[in-house]
Amino acid sequence: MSLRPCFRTCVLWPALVIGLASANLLAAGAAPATTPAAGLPAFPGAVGFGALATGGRGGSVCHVTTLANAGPGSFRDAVSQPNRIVVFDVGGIIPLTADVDVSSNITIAGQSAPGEGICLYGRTVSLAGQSNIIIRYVRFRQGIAGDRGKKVLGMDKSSNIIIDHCSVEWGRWDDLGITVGSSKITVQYCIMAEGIHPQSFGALIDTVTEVTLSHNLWMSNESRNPKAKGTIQYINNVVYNWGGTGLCGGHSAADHSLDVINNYFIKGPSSNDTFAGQFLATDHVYQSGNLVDLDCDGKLNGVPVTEAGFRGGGSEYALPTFVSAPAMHPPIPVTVDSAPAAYVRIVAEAGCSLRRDPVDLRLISELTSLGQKGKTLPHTDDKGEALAGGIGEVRGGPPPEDSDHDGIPDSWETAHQLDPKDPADALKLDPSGYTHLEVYLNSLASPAAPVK
Ligand SMILES: [Ca+2]
Ligand SMILES: [Ca+2]
Ligand SMILES: [Ca+2]
Repeated sequence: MSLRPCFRTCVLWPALVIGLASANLLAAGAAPATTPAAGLPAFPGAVGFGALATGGRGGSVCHVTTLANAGPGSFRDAVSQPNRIVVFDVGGIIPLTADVDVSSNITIAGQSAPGEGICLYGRTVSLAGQSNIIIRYVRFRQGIAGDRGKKVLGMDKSSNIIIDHCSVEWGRWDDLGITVGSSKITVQYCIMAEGIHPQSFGALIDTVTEVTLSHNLWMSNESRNPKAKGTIQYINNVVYNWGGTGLCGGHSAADHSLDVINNYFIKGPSSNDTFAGQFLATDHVYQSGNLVDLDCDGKLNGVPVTEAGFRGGGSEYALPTFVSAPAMHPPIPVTVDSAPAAYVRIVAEAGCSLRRDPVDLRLISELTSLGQKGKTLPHTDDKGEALAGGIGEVRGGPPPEDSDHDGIPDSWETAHQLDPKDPADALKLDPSGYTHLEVYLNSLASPAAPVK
């Protein structure tokens, strides 16, 4: 089978299906050598309830070759069908003019994008109704052109998903949504920041089971960092410059369970003192090792959070029901840092951080001012995105040479005893249990070095 960039054929394992699907779809024609071992993390460093997602492992390799909103080679086209590993031959801003629906059994490997990486801008990206998805190193920015009431990145009735090192910003209600019926989801090392008109909220996590939120930065959202309704792990997050409320309880008639462990709440210029609130006795909370820093003095010098610290948000709220042990035990536990160590790790690598773009660089510089800089964006008018400085530029760059289009560059194939002229090797398993393509993609995004 010959493979040419301008007229590629597609071979889907196990059946041979030739000459279908989009022009940017490339298959690796060989079967995986064996079935990967059960219990293999989605990638080294994947933790929590979504950590066992396999995404598009064993499926076809699909190249995003254009920044266009739609059409052959577009991101929209790449994620429109299941059983794919999506890699990027382009970096920069993809201006979306309509929402994007992602299919099941997909890996979106944003770390493969050249230059400063990839940014999906202008509309919502939805994983609603889908399962088994791995997304790493992607910027999602909805912005004021998006639909009022929608999330930047939305999961509804979604399951078995891990979102890693993504930036989720400028949402037109919440930045992130994990809603009704969703389960087995991890969001780790992400930034949820600067919600805009009309609510400026961080995230609605509502009526879910088994959700892990770890090592995320929640920043300059008016409230809901997140709003937590369901069974949720909340470990090693940093919440900076909330507006009215930081972490919000579920405050409903239904029972909710929330493990709040070793997080750091840091007040900013927009914040009142309600770093946690909107709880009722139906919220069952385990809290341990959390710190709060309310003095805006430019230094990280928080004090331990007490149970009384959860009593905020107004007279209609109450203390949660505190429990004496964590309630959540995912298949791969979160590697728990101290709250100060989590802060260091988040400053270093939260969000789409292989190469941070100007928006995220600004956010991190505001965070590290420790109370001096940062602002929530107005939820009363449409000016927020402009006040934030606008989308600016995300620089692209040339992709590495990949002669057989299997997603692995020639140089890496040669260095690792693969064949740069044979696309079949990419989907074979290496001894680690991952396919060679996954080993390459994981090498672009090595797990963080331990924080000393
Ligand atoms: Ca301080
Ligand atoms: Ca190759
Ligand atoms: Ca190859």
